Amino acid sequence: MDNKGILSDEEFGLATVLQEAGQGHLMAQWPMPGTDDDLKRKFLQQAKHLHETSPGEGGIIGYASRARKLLADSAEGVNPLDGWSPSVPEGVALEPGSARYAELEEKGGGEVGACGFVLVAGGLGERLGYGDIKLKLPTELCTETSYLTLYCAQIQALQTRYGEGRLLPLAIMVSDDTADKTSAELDAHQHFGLDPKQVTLIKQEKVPAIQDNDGRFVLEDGDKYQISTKPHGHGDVHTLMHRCGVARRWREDGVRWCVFMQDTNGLALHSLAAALGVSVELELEVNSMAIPRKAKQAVGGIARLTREDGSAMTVNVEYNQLDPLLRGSGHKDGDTNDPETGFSPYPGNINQLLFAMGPYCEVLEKTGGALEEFVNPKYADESRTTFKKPTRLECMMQDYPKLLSPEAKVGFTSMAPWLCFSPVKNSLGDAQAAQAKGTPPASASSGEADQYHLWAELLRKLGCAVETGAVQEYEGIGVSLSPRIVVQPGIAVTLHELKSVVPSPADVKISADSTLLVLGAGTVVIDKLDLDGTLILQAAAGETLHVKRLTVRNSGWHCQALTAEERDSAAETLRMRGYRLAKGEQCEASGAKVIDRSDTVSTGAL
Ligand code: UPG
Repeated sequence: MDNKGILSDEEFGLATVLQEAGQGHLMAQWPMPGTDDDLKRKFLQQAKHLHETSPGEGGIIGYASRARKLLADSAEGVNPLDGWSPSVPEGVALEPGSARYAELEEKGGGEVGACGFVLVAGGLGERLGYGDIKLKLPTELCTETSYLTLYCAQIQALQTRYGEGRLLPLAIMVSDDTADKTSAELDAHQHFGLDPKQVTLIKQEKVPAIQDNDGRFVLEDGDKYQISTKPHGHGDVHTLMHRCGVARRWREDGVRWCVFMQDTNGLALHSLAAALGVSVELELEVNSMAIPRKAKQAVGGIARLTREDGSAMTVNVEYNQLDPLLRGSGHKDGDTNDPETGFSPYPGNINQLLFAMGPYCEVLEKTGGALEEFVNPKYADESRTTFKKPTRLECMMQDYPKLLSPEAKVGFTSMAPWLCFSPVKNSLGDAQAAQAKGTPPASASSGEADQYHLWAELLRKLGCAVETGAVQEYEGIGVSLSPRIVVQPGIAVTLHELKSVVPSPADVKISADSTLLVLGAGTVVIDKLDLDGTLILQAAAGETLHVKRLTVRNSGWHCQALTAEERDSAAETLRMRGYRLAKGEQCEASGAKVIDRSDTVSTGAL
């Protein structure tokens, strides 16, 4: 190499590694020594970083070689699941409100205090097209609580109730795209009440982008000394939990369950106790929380895969692979709904995973946590030789069961989506398209509607009379945004906890157009309530607000479609919804007090 004379031994070694990885083209056009020497060194430093942080074995040499193999298979149309036959696995379906649900929630409640939480939040959310990190999105407009605030508040509330003095740890996986903003947000809000030492950020690194079937890396547009990189997928979380020593530390600190969750699912933790009850009862090493899945919905299907040689595993089949797998294994209609149930027979993976900590640590020690990778190039034409844009290898956290021995106990717990799953993933256009094909829109508006719906439905399950609001269209997406009920985590997270807020549910009546906010971290007890309007109840830690009797009538709050002008000027979080919340009349009560009113109240503080 002409430039050898200007490189240190270490730099020359790196150039050799690149050659060995089949990446000599990246340096082929380098000018003679004396020109751009510092840039060449910067390039080699980047190569060093990529080599050292590359997931899997062999650094970038291993990465490039795995890429060539996977790209060759993909070009030939080899289905990675060829030879596997899917069938519907056995699992547990939960019905909130049933005696069985209460039993499991009680059983799992004892384990909530031994959980560690892992939030994967390295994704940019390209389908959503939001300008900031998704964790900062408001879950709903009544309180404008962000996803990050909500998760931290829920963890804190669960810790207070079940932790017996322990801090429940939270690890957040970030990436270059999200790291700075996530840590700035935590700092700006004093970690949302969590102790900074219970929160660990682990950062996933990007991997080289690949331009062709020879696994050749690509240079950044306009910078011939910078390798273009892309995210490697949420599966990196296991490598990081191992490499950063988080899993080991948690286990030593007495954590018995590792709970994986995603960036925008505000419903993630309400059914945790019940699902943990299933893990305990069935001694599950891996328990995937699942929902009845609509065919073609962008959620993976959990399947039992078997091969002729007798091998078998229960694992997620990603949504883009389920249809070809079914067609290739004799189900000629592919991914379709069962006409009897109206759902796909395969439970939908919501990527809310509960792992038993002991076995998880053992598997990480043995395997390093590196998961099977895949490649998904978008080919320019039928010849499958050129790509529309560079690709990369990826991996998914729910593929973890593929690392386990066949005897490992892997199962799922299925429940209605209103209780556990409503992510915000789609821009308005994509959400409209999703709804048009009969699948949930996964928009900012549906995410908000489902936050309210959760509490309305839980109150109904307990026996309260909560009316159902009409479905309205905003930007072509149909959602029911009323009644708007928010119960903050400090008051209740689980169904069991909500029970003590409404001890006489038959005496609680909420009209379709109402807004009820129950805020704070104290005790709120509502014996008898007739609400048609907006009511805000707030009790700080240590306070008890007791509503013995209350009838409220006011014009309340309403969601209003954005006008054409507002659409141009409104905040992005409103534009992506298509409406704003008009806060009109309201009635409020806060602090330690007893409210017993025989008259009808309208507005103001009680
Ligand atoms: N993420 C990372 N790093 C990455 C890519 C994603 O941390 O490199 C995070 C992301 O922030 C989010 C989560 O991973 O929290 C999931 O990413 P997303 O793009 O929302 O995943 P999907 O492609 O929608 O699919 C996942 C699962 C699928 C499941 C679905 C449920 O792969 O099986 O049904 O989530 O929401």
